[in-house]
Amino acid sequence: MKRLVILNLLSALVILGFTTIDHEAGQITGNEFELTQVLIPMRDGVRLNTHIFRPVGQKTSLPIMLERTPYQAPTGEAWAQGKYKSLAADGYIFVIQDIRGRYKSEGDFVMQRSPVSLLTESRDPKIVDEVTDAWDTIDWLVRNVGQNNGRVGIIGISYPGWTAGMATLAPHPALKAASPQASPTDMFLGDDFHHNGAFRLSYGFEYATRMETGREQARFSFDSLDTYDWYLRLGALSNVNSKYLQGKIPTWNDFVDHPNYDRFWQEQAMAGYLKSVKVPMLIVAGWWDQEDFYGPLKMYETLEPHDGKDREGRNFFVAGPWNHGGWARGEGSSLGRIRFDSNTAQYYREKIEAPWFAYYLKDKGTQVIREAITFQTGANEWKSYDQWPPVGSTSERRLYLHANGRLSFDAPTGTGQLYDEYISDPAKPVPYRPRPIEPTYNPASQGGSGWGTWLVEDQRFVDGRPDVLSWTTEALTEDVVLTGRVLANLFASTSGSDSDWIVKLIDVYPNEYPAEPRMGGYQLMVANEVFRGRFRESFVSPRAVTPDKIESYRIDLHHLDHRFRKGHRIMVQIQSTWFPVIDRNPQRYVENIFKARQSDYVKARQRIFRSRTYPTHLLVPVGR
Ligand code: PG9
Repeated sequence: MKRLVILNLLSALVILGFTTIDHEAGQITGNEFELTQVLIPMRDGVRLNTHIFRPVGQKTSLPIMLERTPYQAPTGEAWAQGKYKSLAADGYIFVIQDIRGRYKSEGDFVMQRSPVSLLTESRDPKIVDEVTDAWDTIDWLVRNVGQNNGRVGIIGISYPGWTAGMATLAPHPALKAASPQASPTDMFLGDDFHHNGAFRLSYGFEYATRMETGREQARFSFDSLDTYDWYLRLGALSNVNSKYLQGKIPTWNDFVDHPNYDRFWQEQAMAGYLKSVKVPMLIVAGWWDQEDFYGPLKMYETLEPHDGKDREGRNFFVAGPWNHGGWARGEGSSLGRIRFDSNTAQYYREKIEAPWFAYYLKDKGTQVIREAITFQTGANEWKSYDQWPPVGSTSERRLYLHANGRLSFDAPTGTGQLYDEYISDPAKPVPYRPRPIEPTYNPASQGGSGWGTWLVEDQRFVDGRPDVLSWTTEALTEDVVLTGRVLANLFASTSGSDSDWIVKLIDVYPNEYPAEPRMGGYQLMVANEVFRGRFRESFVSPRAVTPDKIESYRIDLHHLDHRFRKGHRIMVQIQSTWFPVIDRNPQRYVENIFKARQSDYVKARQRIFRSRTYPTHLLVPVGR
């Protein structure tokens, strides 16, 4: 039921003391909450625009649920019927804040601002970051917002998930629970901007221009609907600044100036600061998160050795069949063409997230998670674990490549240099999803983009290309469940002096699939990763690859919980381009790929070895 609430701005001014109310937007939203819009001063005097939503007619004291975002604090209440519906039903004072330099907040925005306050003993109020801004905000909120119960929870997805994580590094004492969801933890090793040092071109370019063209979000205007074509015409990356950005986008300049895992990336990466569980953590990941899947896994894994036994020091993990933030939208019964037989997102919000926060912020109910809850895809069932990844219930097995595109748990017997080969041509890179590859941020009103579902695309669109090799098992005679981490051990050579290696693990549906005939033969990717060859020894100090020398690469394909059904087949695909989500490796070693010339981009002959001497295989955790 809609209720119109008139908030008396004058009384808000009195209640909120020295704070300024923004008269233009600080008016009434109606519905179930009354909105107060305040500018909260940080220690350096910069004021952050903050929207406080209090339930209309609030009778008892309530906890505060805080989100800190670069994407604009809302004035409306769509969130109360959407992502925070279950929490709203439980009763919280919601606070959503524009972070420094975004929208109506003062100060300057710095992309993924390093937590400089943690690197110094100095208490100089000019030393600010998202850790101090969260602290100052929480301190102000518990002192100034009436009828709060003294406990604050922080929540957010992706960038707001990262700010939630940052708040826990040196937490305000009132911060009693945090849920960093799809939070990046390392932008060079595994999240939005690079994977294993390979640059995420389309995302890096489109996100940086989106965020740094002004205080509000913007969209780069492509002259082609098919960005595959646009990025290919762009040519060498050095053309980005000369043709389009003219050095005006700081994050792009950072990409160019820091091509290796130097101090810039290391100091920014949250992973390095996760030394103890200071606040109970609910870490959330989507199996098909197209932006930040590495982040939550890394955050959980890094904190886990410090997981406490008491109520306060706990670290929990949830993963479900979602894309980036998919658990916060709609019901979650499908993704692309993949169905899950139940409303997984709704389940997460109602049965996991809301009770988890209620336990910590309201002393309500009992702990809902033992340690980890994951949705096992393929089986389409929720599973609960005492440990993630589970040990004891899985055994490590090796899936080997063989001749004639065969994949099997049997080790190869032939010796020497047995291989399959292909030519990787940077002039004709393999598209990462079917063309046209529409801009990442194409609005839904223009048909959307396909970015959110690319990881579940049917991989048949590239299977059979001469530069994509596939190896497949026979049809499985019984279900094979993989739960935990998958590692690829690749033995490969290139005729070039640098090269990318992309490995994909795929569930191939039976050709005849009566349950859903249109899914017959579908190739569903369940794990994947790219590795940039120059970083095989060190991400800090890259080195050229010796042409035609067999090198071994260990590529982390991350975690999964997937049941390959009887009758399905398991496939591995390997390729060397994934364009334009990954920039083209010139394949001739140059010190800085952002400064490569067009003539540095050359064809290379790639060989994947599969003998007893060089047994390329995937190490997989098979359920017993
Ligand atoms: N994936 C986005 C992002 C987070 C942090 C830094 C850069 C990008 C996001 O969805 O917020």
